[in-house]
Amino acid sequence: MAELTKDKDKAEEKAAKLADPKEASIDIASQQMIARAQQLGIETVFDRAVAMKPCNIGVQGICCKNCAMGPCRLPLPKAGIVGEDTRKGLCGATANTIAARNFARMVAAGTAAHSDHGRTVAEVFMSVARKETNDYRIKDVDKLLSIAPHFGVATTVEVDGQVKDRNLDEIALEVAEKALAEWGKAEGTLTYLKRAPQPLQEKWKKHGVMPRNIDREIVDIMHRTNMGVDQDYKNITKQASRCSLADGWGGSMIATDLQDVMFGRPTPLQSEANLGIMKQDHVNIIIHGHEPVLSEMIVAAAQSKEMVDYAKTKGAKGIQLGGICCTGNEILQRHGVPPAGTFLQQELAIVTGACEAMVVDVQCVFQNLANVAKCFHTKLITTHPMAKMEQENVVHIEFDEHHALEDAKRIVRMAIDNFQNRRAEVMIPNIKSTQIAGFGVESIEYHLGGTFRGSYYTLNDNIINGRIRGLAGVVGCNNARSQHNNAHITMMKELIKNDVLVLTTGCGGIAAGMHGLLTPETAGVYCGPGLKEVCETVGIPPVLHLGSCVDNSRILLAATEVIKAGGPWKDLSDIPAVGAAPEWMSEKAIAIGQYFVTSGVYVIFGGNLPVTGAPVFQNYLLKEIASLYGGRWDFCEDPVEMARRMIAVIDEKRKALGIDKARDRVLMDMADRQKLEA
Ligand code: NFS
Repeated sequence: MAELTKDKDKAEEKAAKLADPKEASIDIASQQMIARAQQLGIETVFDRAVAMKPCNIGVQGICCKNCAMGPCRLPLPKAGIVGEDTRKGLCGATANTIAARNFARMVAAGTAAHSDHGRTVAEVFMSVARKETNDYRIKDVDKLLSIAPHFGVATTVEVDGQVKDRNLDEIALEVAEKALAEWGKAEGTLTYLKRAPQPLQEKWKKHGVMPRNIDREIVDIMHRTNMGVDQDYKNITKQASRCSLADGWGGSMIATDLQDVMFGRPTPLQSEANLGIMKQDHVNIIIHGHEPVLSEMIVAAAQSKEMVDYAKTKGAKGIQLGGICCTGNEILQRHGVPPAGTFLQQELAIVTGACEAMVVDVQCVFQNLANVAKCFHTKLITTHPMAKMEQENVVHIEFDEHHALEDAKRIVRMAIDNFQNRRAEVMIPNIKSTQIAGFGVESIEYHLGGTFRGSYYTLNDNIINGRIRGLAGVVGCNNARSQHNNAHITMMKELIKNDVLVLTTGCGGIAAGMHGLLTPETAGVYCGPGLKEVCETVGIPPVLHLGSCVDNSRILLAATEVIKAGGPWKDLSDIPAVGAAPEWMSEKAIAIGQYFVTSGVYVIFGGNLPVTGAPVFQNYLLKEIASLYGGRWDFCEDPVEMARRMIAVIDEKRKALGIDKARDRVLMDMADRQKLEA
């Protein structure tokens, strides 16, 4: 009897540690798959988030493990800090120093991830320029010609007194050399910084944060935050700013540009989103990770007649590709390949039982995928020399740009061969949404400016007259510590309801697609009257999906175009634009937040920022830093409150520009009008 009670207790304890699918996600497809995983006894991130609580000291950013005298943990006194803050590590490091070091290291890691991705792209581009590969080519010549001058590469040449177009191969080679040099050049500062508005460049110069080269700024942080080096939180933050600029205006921006050159600039196209894009009677290949050099080739291979015919010989009707995370965004925006889900849905795509292969490269890939794949027939294939998994069921097929298509075909063939091995009953949620994705700096110009006179003038005009109250970048991850997609969607709806045009990237973009916010029809349902009018006139959704997380550089450049097109503003910090990552989890998000702050933008993060254990440093990031570049950090748990704070900042900026009156006129209601008439 006692034994039985014990067993019952254990069973109850286990059940208590499982996630409630409805609390875990607002997406019904995900809820179904979480429940299915639980029925099958397969653990997912949602269950682990219930079973394991985060470390309270780490959450506050005040654990230092940078030397072996520690880890030193500096909890805040229960009564708060009264008088002097006497907390110290063994070496004497204060809470401010420790939290600032940890924060800077997050910026370094995030910058490294984005920028190393950029380096890979630049290296592949070099192979193209040197004609060492047949699998990649220059697809978008105009884009190459438009970025060449930023690298100081001439696109024309004078022959016998006549100006002629320069040989394209020469231009490509020179751009490749100059681009790759950005990671390690010995002198000067990053070339792309010149693309920022002049007043912003002046601020960067004045405060000494112009990045020298990409790698150096990352190394600098690792050195500076080493035991016994920089012990001044302001000086550490200054380097975090410099490093973050090497990401936003360096590695990420170069990645985006060279990807556009090789794979084409995205243009708006229709697609779908969510797990329901997988097909019972097709070979399903899910591509997950970040670098499109791999995914582009898988798309090419999967669409080849040879592979489609081969799939048919195995009894499948065809091959269905789906994306997860940012590589999903890359192939969505250029090929219309539908995303199967966001970061938190990676395990769930396998739980459908219909995933023949999941192909991963780098970043945001759960090691637990291997454990989930083991329960099904799914082949989990790692492809990057930098990212392998210890589990035995994982296959490693290393991807090499010199024979990329061959590698991709091998992977696709492996998936096709696996089609007949499905074990469990297939259960694909019948849930997906239609979306329009693939926006960019150029397409915003086109859609809001028209073909005849494409410019940002129309956008500016609508900001000035108040139809568009402001711009908000809502970007970033999901985080299993909060309900999947809830904060993204709640915040976006709140913003568009208040006439704020939303630009999105990363998993935020996928979430918006899944929940139907990326269609022009959305405007009529959720938008305030001003934004609705603009969206309906030009036929765009009120939430524009600009791609992957490295494509946040597109948001920087779009905002810069707003300045260039003219208006009452001179710098990014003047325009009514704000940024948010409501469900952030990655170090990459911190790097992005820091480069937006250093570029003059108010940035608010959902949940927690790991600085709360060091109130003085926190105050520096949340308030004082604004005096340097105009941007500052904020964080808050409630997505509606986050949106309200963003709108408040937008309204402050409008007021400072003297365009708050214009808005009042547009939004005048009947009572106001009657008052006027009287
Ligand atoms: Ni961005 Fe993209 Fe998603 Fe977050 Fe991960 S995929 S690079 S880090 S989780 S948005």
